[in-house]
Amino acid sequence: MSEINLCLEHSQKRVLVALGGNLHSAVGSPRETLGYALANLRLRTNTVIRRSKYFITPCFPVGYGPDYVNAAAEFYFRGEALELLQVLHDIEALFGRARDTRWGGRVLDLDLLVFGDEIAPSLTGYRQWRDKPISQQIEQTPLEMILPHPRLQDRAFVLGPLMDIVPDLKHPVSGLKVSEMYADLPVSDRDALQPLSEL
Ligand code: PH2
Ligand code: MG
Ligand code: MG
Repeated sequence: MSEINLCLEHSQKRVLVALGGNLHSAVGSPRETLGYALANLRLRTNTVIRRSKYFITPCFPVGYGPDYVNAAAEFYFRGEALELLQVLHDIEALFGRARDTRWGGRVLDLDLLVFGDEIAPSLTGYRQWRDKPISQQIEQTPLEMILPHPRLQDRAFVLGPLMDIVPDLKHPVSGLKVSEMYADLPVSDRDALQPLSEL
C-alpha cells in the first residue's frame, strides 16, 4: 500500500452529513442556504465534498410544516467526531438556526449521519435512541452525540440523497447497505421525493 493510502486510513474518517431546511434564511431559499452551508463546510474542513442532488421532500411528520429541501454530502475528515459536530452547529448558527426541539420548521439542519464506523455513545446508548417510539422521538432531543444517526434507516429524505452518492455504504451497526435500507422503505415514502434539476 502506498504511503498516501496509509495516511488516509489512519487519520481520516469517511463522513456523511445530511442537509435540510424548509424556511427562508437571511441568504435566501432553503436550496440557496444549503448551497452556502456546503461552501462554508468546505472552507472550515478544508475538504473536497461530494454532494447529492437536492430533493424536495414532504415535511416529516406530515403536516408539521412546509416541504423541505434535503441533500447529503460526503467527505473525508481529519479530526474527532465532536469537533466536526461543533463545526456543523457553528454553521447552523451562522445561518440563523435557533437550536430547539421543534420539527416544523428550520432554516438549516446539518446532521452527522455516519463518522467512519464509529458508534456513540455506546452500542447500548445508540440502540436506546434508535428504538424510541415516535411520540418520544418528537419530544426528545439527545444532548450527547449519537452515531450513527438513530433515524438513518427510517427516513426517505435521508436515504434518497444517500442513494445518489453512496448506495453501497454499509450501516456501521446493521451492516445493511444504503440501497437495502432504501428498498425497505414504504414505496409511498420513496415516491414522495422530488429530485431537483441541477440546472
Ligand atoms: N428534518 C426534521 C424533521 N422533519 N422532514 C423532512 N422532509 N426533511 C427533514 O430534513 C426533516 C423533516 C428534523 O431534523
Ligand atoms: Mg439536526
Ligand atoms: Mg434532522
